[in-house]
Amino acid sequence: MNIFILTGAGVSAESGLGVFRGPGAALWKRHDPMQLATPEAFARDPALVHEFYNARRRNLLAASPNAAHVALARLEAGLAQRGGALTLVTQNIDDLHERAGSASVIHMHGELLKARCASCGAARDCREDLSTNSHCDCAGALRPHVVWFGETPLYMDEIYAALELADLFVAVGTSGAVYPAAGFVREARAKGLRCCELNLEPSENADEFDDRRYGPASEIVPSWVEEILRS
Ligand code: BJW
Ligand code: ZN
Repeated sequence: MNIFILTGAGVSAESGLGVFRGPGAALWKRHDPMQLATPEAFARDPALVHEFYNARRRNLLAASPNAAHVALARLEAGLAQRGGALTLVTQNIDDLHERAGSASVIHMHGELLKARCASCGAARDCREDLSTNSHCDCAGALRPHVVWFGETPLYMDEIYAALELADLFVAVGTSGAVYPAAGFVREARAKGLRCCELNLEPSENADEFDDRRYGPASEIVPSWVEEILRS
């Protein structure tokens, strides 16, 4: 069996990384995070946007994967043993799937532990705070290696190719509010795939899913994974 999984902020919520929307979504200081995740915000006030991502990077470095991340890594290994495959696409910019043992993770919205040169586009590892004084070897300014509103998500060709090969589509911990990721379920359905949603509460596109399970990711993901590996 080939399974395509799309994860969102909900899978990392119990690791102490905030979500953007839904119950418990906390505003960051006095600013709306969604107003900071745009190229316009970075052009207007780069120091403020750096501060937002610096705080999240520090939080990430102190965080650990939870039982949902661990279960998805176990699913990848279990499917491989059975001749199947898992495509794990995440909207999250954290590295908790990797730290839980997932070997192959597609970060469609970028990675918080990388910085990118705004001039030459080169990406590099980044575990330190960035500032308006952070520069690339080419002298271009460094920005967080993340995909903001209005920018093109990464690895789209690879993602659509994996959807073609999948037998089952699963969305975990995502509100279904941000496109193109929110549209994957519709494309999966159009290809005749069964679709499963695992979330704390019904997402904006819950009606598109055949199988829906609601509760904290640390509980419902491991039990769903056990069920799949038993079947
Ligand atoms: C739990 C839980 C627990 C809580 N257990 N669950 C109309 C149609 C199509 C597109 C558009 C449109 N109008 C505008 C657009 C474009 C725009 C868009 O979608 N806007 C919407 C607001 C409508 N999209 C874009 O601009 C994208 N680019 C684009 O479309 O380019 C054109 C193109 C398309 C296709 C091919 C080629 C080109 C770019 C989007 C970039 C999004 N960037 C961000 C920031 C990234 C960096 C950062 O992290 O700061 O990505 S925004 C933010 O939202 C972040 C997330 O990845 C993303 C999705 O959020 P997610 O993961 O779903 O989190 P939440 O918080 O929304 O939901 C969490 C869920 O978990 C909730 O349901 C909770 O209940 C649940 N939960 N605790 C389980 N314990
Ligand atoms: Zn450069």
